[in-house]
Amino acid sequence: MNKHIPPEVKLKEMKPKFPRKAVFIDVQKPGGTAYGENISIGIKTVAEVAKREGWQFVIKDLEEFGLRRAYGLKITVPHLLKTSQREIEEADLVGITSTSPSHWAAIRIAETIAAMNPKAMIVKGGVHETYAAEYLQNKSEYPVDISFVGEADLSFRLLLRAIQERGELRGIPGICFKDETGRVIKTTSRIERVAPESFVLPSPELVDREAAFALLDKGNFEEGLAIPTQMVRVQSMRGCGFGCEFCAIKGKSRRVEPESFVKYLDAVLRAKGTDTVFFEDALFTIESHPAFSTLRRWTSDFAQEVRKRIPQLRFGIQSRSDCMDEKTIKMLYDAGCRSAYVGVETLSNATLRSINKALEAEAQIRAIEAIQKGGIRITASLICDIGTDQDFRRTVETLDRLEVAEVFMEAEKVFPGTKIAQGKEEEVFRFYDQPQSISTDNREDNDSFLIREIGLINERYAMAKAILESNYYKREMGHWIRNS
Ligand code: B12
Ligand code: SF4
Repeated sequence: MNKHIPPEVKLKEMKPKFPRKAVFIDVQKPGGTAYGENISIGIKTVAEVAKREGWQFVIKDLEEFGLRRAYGLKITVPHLLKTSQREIEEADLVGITSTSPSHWAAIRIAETIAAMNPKAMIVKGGVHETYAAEYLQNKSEYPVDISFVGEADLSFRLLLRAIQERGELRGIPGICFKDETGRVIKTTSRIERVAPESFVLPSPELVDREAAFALLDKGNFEEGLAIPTQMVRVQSMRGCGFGCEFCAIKGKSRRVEPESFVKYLDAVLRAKGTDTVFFEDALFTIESHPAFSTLRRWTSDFAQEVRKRIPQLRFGIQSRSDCMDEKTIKMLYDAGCRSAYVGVETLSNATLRSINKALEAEAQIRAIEAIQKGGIRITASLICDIGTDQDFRRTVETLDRLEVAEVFMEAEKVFPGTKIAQGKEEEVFRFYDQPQSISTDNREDNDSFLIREIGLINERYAMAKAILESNYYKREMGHWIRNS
């Protein structure tokens, strides 16, 4: 391996030039591409920052192939990167994003890039780096020069300026790197509550189109439409605020103002020639919950703006059943909402309490009925390996009886930064450093730190199959779509 040049030295040695060049890489989806073939919004957001700073860049999507599969076929990382060899050799900066399950793949890629272009500044961000930055930078050989901790809309801009103006790394908030002596430097956290208007939204040309999810595909629901619908994914929100014990989303929820968001949405849809959207906001209707009343008017203002500007809009959201009251359901339907991905987890009260979900099963059932009655199709998301066999069986039978349009389940996982990772951080970090050779029958569990026995998890998938297969078709193990 080449001797690693510390980032502060790299920065000093960079020759003045303009425009500068960057390569951004989205690594892989451990679960394959069943839930979308699209490049992550995170890497598009940092690419947008680079664009605004006048940098030239390419975005390389290795997800189309998947490093896990590539390894199975004995294809090496250099081979995968060959199509971008010239761009990588000419790059001043290479930016990589990953979740925890795709972290090991990102590191293989960073190692290869460091060998291909030892002078390039290699930076990495995303949810894994957010929680593991210091641990990772402490390693004797870590091929990433600078780890970004948390949202990078501001800190990445400051890095690009520091490169351009030969500035200092130490004044940039929310980064972690090694100095010349090998000491780990972690700068102050990013500013927690930057104004919503300082959100960077990827410009329309950076947003991709993809085949719509089954519940948003008009061909499945509107007569005479056989052409598969195309959709885009956008996001108006950062953070959540609920703090469920297994969830890696932290921080208070913040949103782009509804008016400017709808203007942005209109521009994206026109550029992409579609009217179908899936919102990646963690909890689209959060302000319908009494605990989040400060955001109270967001959904109604959004719905009003949509009716004015994009009356043909069709969209899907993610939410919780206690954030979907009748008024909200009607408002959403009138604005074009046709699907809601709802985190049900289980319909056993004891198990709901044990995972801190702050929801009662009866209330969830009432909400599911109301949402469906309101014309919005539901994807019910479950954690398959919590509670007893009987709890799980009853949960799946109830969803079948309620005729929910889609049932999606996966095993409970431990991700860094979550409440369930507390006390075993080192073990969790170490796990995600390596590719894992074992997994359950559901590809969504690939490369993840599972809590329970694989045998038990697979039995639960089989149990769900036995219940659902007469009325649902199997998209993947753990992912069922209702026949009618
Ligand atoms: C959208 C999404 C997906 C989509 C992605 C497709 C798409 N077109 O975007 C799909 C469905 C494919 C997906 C798949 C998976 N996802 Co997902 N996903 C999300 C979701 C809902 C939104 C992510 C997002 O777009 N955020 C918006 C951007 C702007 O924020 P961001 O990504 O954090 O990026 C900012 C910073 O992190 C930083 N940053 C990020 N990358 C980089 C790179 C550089 C170079 C720099 C400088 C900065 C930087 O700057 C950005 C701007 O501030 C999040 C939950 C959430 N609400 O955040 C879960 C989430 C990221 N997913 C998660 C997981 C686990 C998965 C899966 C493994 C599925 C599974 N089995 O659970 C797969 C694997 C994906 C992979 N590549 O590894 C977890 C990750 C937990 C963890 N520690 O790993 C999350 C947090 C959900 C959760 N509740 O726990 N996902
Ligand atoms: S699971 Fe849903 S409600 Fe809970 S913290 Fe995560 S995004 Fe928020």
